[in-house]
This record gives sequence, C-alpha cells and structure tokens, in this order.
Amino acid sequence: MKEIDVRRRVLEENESAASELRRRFKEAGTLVLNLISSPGSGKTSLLESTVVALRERFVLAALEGDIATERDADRLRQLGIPARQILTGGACHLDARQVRRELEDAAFQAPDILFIENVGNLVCPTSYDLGEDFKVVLLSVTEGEDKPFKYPSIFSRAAVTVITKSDLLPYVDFDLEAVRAQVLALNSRADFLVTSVKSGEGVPDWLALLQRRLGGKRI
Ligand SMILES: Nc1nc2c(ncn2[C@@H]2O[C@H](COP(=O)(O)OP(=O)(O)O)[C@@H](O)[C@H]2O)c(=O)[nH]1
Ligand SMILES: [Mg+2]
Repeated sequence: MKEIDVRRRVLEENESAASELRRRFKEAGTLVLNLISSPGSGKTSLLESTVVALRERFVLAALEGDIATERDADRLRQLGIPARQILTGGACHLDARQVRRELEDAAFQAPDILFIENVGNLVCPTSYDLGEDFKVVLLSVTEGEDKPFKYPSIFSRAAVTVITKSDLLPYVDFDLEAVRAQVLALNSRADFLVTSVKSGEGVPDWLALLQRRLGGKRI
C-alpha cells in the first residue's frame, strides 16, 4: 500500500513539473519530442540525420538521457547544435524535473525543436511525461515483429512509430505489415514511418512530419 502511495506521489509531482514545462514550451513556440526505444534502435542516428537536414532552417537543441557517458550529446554537439547529457545514475527514464533543470541554460529555452532522447528501454519512460508535444517510439527491424503487442503501453501512447534500419529488412524476418497492424490496433491514429538512415528511406517523410507538427504548434 505504502509503495503504491509513494509511486503515485512521484508521478503526481512529475505531472505538475511536466505541465509547467508544457506551458513554457507553448509560450516559446518550441516543438518538443520525447524519443523512446530499446538501446541501439537508432535514436541518436535518426537525430543526427535530422540535425544535418534541418539545422540551417531551424534552431535545434537536444537533451540526451543515459545511465552513463556523454557519448550521445557529443555526437550531436559535433553537428553544431546545443546538446546536453542528462545522466540518470541508474534510473531507467528521464523525469520532468531533470528537463526543467536544463532550461536554466538559455540555449534550451526557446529552440524551434527540442529533441529529448530518453534512456533506452520500452518500459519506464512510458509513464513519465516530460512536457513533450508527443512521444516517438522507435523499433528497429532486428528487434522482432512481436514487440508492439509485447510493450503495448508505449506503442499506444506514442503519436508516432518509427521503424528503423529498413535497409536490413532483406536479412531478417520482420513482417512490416504485421507490425503496422499491431501498432494501429493499439493506436488507430498513430503515424507509422519506415526509415533507414543508411539508405535514406523514409527520412524525408520524418522531416515533413516534424515541419508539419511545428507549423501546427505555431498557428
Ligand atoms: N544498418 C543500419 N544501422 C543503423 C541504422 N540506424 C542506426 N544504426 C546502427 O545502430 C547502432 C545503434 O544506433 P544508435 O543511433 O546509437 O542507437 P540508440 O541507442 O537508439 O541511440 C549503431 O551502430 C548505428 O550505426 C540504420 O538505419 N541502418
Ligand atoms: Mg542514443
């Protein structure tokens, strides 16, 4: 009983910090994405391609959640955008207060798009709102076609599902249509994109989606 109360309190505190963040991002006109996937699905790689494609037209920034190392933030800083690593020291997800702390730095207060790469897993990040406009779940074709139904919470809450590494489809058993059907059964309004940063497939659709969403936020 006590454990349930503590968990509820933690989530309530997170909700209130997330609402404040959402208000601030709305005022600033910043589109905020919360990217969630297993480790190695290709979150940072997709962000790298996105940054290279959009950095001249938009002001971009990224927050990178990880248990340890600055590697992902380094990868994005090398491309010339402000990126900060949030080290959770073992926790399996980011929370809204960690994001709020980063907003003390002016570079993160009002970009056009703020990418938040969550800690790699399909479970804990699902319950923690970060004040984002929408969650993006990534699933690479090497992870198995049963994953949406195995991890239904994240696939039903993410507005966008991005299948990654489509260049590897010839080498694995991954029935794209079966995966699409699972995702749509969980969330009939989900956007479903099939991408590869190696071949470039689907990347233009992803960039178009971001620009459409940014436009929608600023109306
Ligand atoms: N073949 C292929 N490999 C990819 C693709 N995207 C990422 N990778 C590889 O997958 C590995 C993990 O990628 P990373 O972006 O670090 O994943 P993250 O842990 O989700 O951020 C790296 O070795 C990438 O080069 C892709 O589209 N095709
Ligand atoms: Mg990464």
